[in-house]
Amino acid sequence: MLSKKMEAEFNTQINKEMYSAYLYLAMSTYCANVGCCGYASWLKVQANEEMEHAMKMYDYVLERGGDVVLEAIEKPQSTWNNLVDVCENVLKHEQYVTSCINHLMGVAVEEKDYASNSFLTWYVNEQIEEEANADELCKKTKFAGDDKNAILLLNEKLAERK
Ligand code: OFO
Repeated sequence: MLSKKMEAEFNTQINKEMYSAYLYLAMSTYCANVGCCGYASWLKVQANEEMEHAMKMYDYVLERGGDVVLEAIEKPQSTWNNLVDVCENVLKHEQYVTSCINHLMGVAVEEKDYASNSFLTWYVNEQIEEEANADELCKKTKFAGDDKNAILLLNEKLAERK
C-alpha cells in the first residue's frame, strides 16, 4: 500500500508527465506551422512517450492500492522564436523533469518505500536517455544554423523516429 505522501507525489508527477505531453504537442504544432514536419513528427512521438510515462505511473499507483486524482493540466506556451529555441526548451524541460524524478526517488528513499524505489529506477534511467536525445537534437539544430539544406536533411532524418 502506498503512503499518502507517496500517493500525492505520484499524482503530482502524473500531472507533470501529462503536461510534458501537452508541451511537446504544442511544440509539434509550432514546427508543423513553420513547415518543419520532421521536427513536428519527432515531437509528436515524444508527446506520445510522455503519455506512456504518465500511464505507467497511473497503473502503478492503482496497483499499489493508491488513488489517482487528475488535476487540470497547465496550458503550455504556443509559440517559440525559432527551431533552436524549441530544442533548447525541450532540453531545459527534460532537465527539469530529471530533477522532479530525483525528488520523487528521494521521497521513496526517505519513506523506505522499496517497491517505489525499484519502480522509479526505470524513470531515473529513462531521464538519461531523454536528456541525451534532447541534447543531441539541440546540438544538431544549432550546428545546422541558417543552412537551409542542413535543416531540410535534419528534418527528414527526424521524421524517421517512430
Ligand atoms: Fe517523461 O520524460 Fe520527458 O519529460
